[in-house]
Amino acid sequence: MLGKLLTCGTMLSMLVAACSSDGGGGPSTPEDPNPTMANVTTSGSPPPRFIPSTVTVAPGGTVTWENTSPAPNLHNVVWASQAFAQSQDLEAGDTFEVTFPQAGRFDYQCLIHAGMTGQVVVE
Ligand SMILES: [Cu+2]
Repeated sequence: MLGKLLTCGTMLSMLVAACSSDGGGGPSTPEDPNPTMANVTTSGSPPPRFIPSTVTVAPGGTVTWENTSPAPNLHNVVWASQAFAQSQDLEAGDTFEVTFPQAGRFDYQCLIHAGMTGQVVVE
């Protein structure tokens, strides 16, 4: 009986140790790379906006926009530079994807809603 309890306690303390060494961010932990995927949705209530308005991905990463506003709200994704193709008008539930091969900061907006802007940071 006592032996079982001791074994259990030993395993518990090992688990705790494993957890704390994961979350501690010790000196040998490399910096987390930026994700290769990010999602942007749109607001379901006014004012129209992209959520989040800024996303960061690693070079080669892909960003997906989804119109999550209730119908009949349309949104589009149009770039300040001509570096990327713009989306069509996205109906509720439609998605649009862009892959970013190079580092940089890329501004975009929805042409349907003044002030509905966003930025993709690739680094
Ligand atoms: Cu819009």
